[in-house]
Amino acid sequence: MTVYAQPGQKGSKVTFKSRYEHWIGGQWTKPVKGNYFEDISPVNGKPFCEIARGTAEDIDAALDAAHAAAPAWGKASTTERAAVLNKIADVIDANVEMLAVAETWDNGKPIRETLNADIPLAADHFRYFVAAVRAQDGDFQEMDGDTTAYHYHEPLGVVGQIIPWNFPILMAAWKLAPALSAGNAVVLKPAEQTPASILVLAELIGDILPPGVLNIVNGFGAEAGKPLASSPRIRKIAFTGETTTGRLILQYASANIIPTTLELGGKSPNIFFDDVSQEKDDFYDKAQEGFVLFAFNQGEVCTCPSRALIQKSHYDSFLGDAVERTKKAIQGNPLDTDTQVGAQASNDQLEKILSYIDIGKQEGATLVCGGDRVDLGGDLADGYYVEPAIFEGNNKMRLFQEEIFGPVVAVTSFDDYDDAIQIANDTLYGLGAGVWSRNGNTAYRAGRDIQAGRVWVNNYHAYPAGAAFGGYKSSGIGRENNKLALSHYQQTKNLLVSYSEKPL
Ligand code: TXE
Repeated sequence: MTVYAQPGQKGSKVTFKSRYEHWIGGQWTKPVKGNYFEDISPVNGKPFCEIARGTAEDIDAALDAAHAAAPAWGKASTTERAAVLNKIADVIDANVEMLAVAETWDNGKPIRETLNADIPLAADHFRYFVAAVRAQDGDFQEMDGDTTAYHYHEPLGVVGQIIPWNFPILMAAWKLAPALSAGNAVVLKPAEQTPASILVLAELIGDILPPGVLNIVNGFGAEAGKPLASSPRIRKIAFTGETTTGRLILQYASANIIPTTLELGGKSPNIFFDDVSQEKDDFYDKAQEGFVLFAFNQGEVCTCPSRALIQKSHYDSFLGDAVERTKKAIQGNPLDTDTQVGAQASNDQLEKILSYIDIGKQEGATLVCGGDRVDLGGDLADGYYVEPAIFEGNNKMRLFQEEIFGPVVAVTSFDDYDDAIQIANDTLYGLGAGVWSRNGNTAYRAGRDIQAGRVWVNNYHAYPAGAAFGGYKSSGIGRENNKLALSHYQQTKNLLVSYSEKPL
């Protein structure tokens, strides 16, 4: 067990500045209107730095810088871009502890997640996408003996990216790595709840990129996000956040007819077929662990396995073990490497979760365990902690249909395969899902029949850079990760060339 020192205390791996500006054109840039807002750590509920509060004027300045930088970056060879982006990955790797503490402090998630997942995965995304872009071929097609169609991948130019607060650095990497690898310049707006860790990263990597290739404008959705997403000066907008905000983003983008990728909400089913309980072996243990992952990252994951579907024939015993296991999840100081459940990212989110726990009780769901606010005492007494909660109910309940984004799982039973698939697909969303079965055919068929962009089969919550990620139905448009994502940051140039010397 290691407990990392809090920022501001002796021995802390990170020193936050008391005030952060925007990062525009390779420089820290004060907000045009001169306003700042407080960034609060969910670990202790206290403000720890001030952040520039961006407006349309700051977005314009960032777009100026991005437009100045885009042509040269877009024309740089893929080898040159790879050298730059691999250097970013190296710097991230060399500063894992600093970035992990910064991320944990800003977001509240346990340090074991940020040290072992968020930050290393962020580095890997840069490496993956520069490798993918270097390996990308154009193509040509012979139309007739004298005529050839050549196809080239070109960058779009300047793109806007808006990210949420649940994986600040990793979400930035998911968006920046393909965009920059493909040769675009970016204006990125972090979430107002968690801007600081990204700005710590910007301090580390800012000078590696040519000025203006990456610009970061901080601020709130309506004040900074909207002017970015609705600007006629971007050639694409990428967004991760709430489904209702995603609808707005689509409206803004429609005015400018630009491509849009949206990664939105989810209500992911996690299905446990009865053969899982055939033996109490390692596989059973793994499936139990897969159930408890609803509390991973405090449930603040768009693919949170927030609906557990357990086959009737083993329902009582499987759920009984899962409840015991959930109760053993270690909740505590997010800077302690033993902690498995940390703090919710903001007070608003904490209140939203507590209100859903009330809704669940009111609509007749049975609270099996958890659901109370947790007071860790001492200097963490004002942090945003909720005990992981397990409810039993049915799929018509709001608890099963609405995204809570907290450590709350709604559990129900199913009779057979068809029943499981019907319940799993009875949702507006289609982002993630889990299937647990020892029977390869059952697992395969369920994986194909569930309407979700990512189905984990006999595992859950793994996010390798090479596996495509994105939503069916109201969970979004487009894919992130995997080389497929490059297509969202490129346009196709076709040269149709005639080599004939005959007159037309
Ligand atoms: O999301 P928003 P919020 C879900 C989750 C959560 C709920 C609300 O259920 O409880 O959404 O979270 C920017 N124009 N998810 O309010 O508002 C905003 O500044 C342009 C799921 O934080 O969608 C932030 O940078 N931008 C999700 C980003 O959008 C706007 C992750 C996300 O904020 C804007 C987060 C506007 N009009 C929340 N309004 C996931 N899929 O992972 C806001 N923003």
